[in-house]
Amino acid sequence: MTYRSKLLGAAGVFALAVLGANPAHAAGTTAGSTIVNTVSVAFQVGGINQTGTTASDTLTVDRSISLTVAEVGTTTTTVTPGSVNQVTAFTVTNTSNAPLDFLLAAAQQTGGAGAHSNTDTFNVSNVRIFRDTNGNGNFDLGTDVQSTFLDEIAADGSATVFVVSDVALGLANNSVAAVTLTATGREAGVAGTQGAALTQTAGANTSGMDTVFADAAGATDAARDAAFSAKDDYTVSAATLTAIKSSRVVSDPLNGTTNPKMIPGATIQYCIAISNASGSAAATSITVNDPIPANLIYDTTFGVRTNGTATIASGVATCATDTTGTGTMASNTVTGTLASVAGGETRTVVFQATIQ
Ligand SMILES: [Ca+2]
Ligand SMILES: [Ca+2]
Ligand SMILES: [Ca+2]
Ligand SMILES: [Ca+2]
Repeated sequence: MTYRSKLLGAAGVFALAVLGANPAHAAGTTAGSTIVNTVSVAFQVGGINQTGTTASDTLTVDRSISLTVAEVGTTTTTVTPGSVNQVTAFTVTNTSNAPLDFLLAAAQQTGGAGAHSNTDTFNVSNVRIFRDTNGNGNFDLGTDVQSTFLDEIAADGSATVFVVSDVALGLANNSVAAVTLTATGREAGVAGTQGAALTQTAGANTSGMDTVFADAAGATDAARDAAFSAKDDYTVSAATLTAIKSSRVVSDPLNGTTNPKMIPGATIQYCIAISNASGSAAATSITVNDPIPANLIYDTTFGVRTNGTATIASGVATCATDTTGTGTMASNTVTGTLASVAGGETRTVVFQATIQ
């Protein structure tokens, strides 16, 4: 064996050791691995076997940069107006053949398609990004750490990222806020610190570990830009309450209940109809307060009746008086409480008074 072939033989042993410690991933053999193969040549002279010769080739596997970002689940995040720390979740997967850091950025949009066959109509506020630090797949405020990058994600490794936002009061039912999470591959660098930006190797293949961007185009990024993005969205589930207050004369001192008129001494019935628009979230703990004007005397016998139904025609509500709940009269104010009014439902507060 010549000095050169001994040297190659030693290199071959070393290469096998490297490959043994770095098995192939979904993206192929680990970047930076060396692949050595050796050819041996046997021959005869005059029919007698001669000492053969060998030759080897060593190559370095280059780095193929690729990643995906995907919404966790397939549905929008339903939110209530005025709620805080509302979560959309994403999975960032390193499909490269090397460990990487990933810069994270969340963006909103003004109009345009959301993630679930819907259209963006508003922006959330206080948008933050958290890593699923304890790896349980759930957002845990106070445990999961707010961060602008993922650190040291191994080849084939993935991490859950939460985009967390607040939702303003007063938003209409079915309002949509779309958010896009973009992850951009970075050098792994050192643990705990975001690595430097990646660059592709320009020009011809080198003998060292070159870098090639191999990622696809996501929601808002291009192919082969070392980035990938995905959308998710928030959809508002709001109650849309309207109140109609109507009055009718029940009786007067002269006509009784037959064609009564609103003369002094007449009894008036007030119908307050609280309606929640069809498709809205249920409204709960509804309190109706109605101060009695000075020229009316509250009818203590009739009392305050709540939770009945009403028919509404041409903006006038007519309450049924077979109600199941009772309200109160205190400090000259009628108060009725409704436990819940579902979407598409109308509930009432009814009381009577006499004209002075
Ligand atoms: Ca928006
Ligand atoms: Ca968690
Ligand atoms: Ca790092
Ligand atoms: Ca891309």
